[in-house]
Amino acid sequence: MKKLLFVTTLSMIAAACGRLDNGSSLKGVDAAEPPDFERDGIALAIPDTDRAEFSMPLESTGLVGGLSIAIRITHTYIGDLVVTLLDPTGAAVTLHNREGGSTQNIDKIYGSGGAAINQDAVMLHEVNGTWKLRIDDQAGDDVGTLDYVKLTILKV
Ligand SMILES: [Ca+2]
Repeated sequence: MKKLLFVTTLSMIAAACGRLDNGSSLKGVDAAEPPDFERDGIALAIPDTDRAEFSMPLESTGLVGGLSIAIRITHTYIGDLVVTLLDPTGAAVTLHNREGGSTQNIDKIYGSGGAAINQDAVMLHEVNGTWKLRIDDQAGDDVGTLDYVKLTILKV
């Protein structure tokens, strides 16, 4: 259900950008399949008071016009966590910054179609290259894992 809503929202955004204004553009790879990276079952450990990083290679020409990232993190205290998306140049977009206190787990979409994030740092940067999801655990006792990520770039 969430995924359907997500796809629908992306289609609406693409339509709003004029990409779907005529039939011919629907045949373009870019309109039908924006560059994305999806992986489930990651099970990457987020060590206590330490850092975990997950790499997401994208092969695509063009520049970033916006993005959406869905993540699932299993954790016993999400107030420990700072979650950051890094583009291939190292420019950073903060997704989660120690909100949530003792809430368990993050299962959320950020950016287009999801929670508002400041994407200014990566706008108009090259899409191509290795993007990274960085998870910093900044308080003791509670730990977790990164389980799922889907990064979708909307090109200008
Ligand atoms: Ca911790």
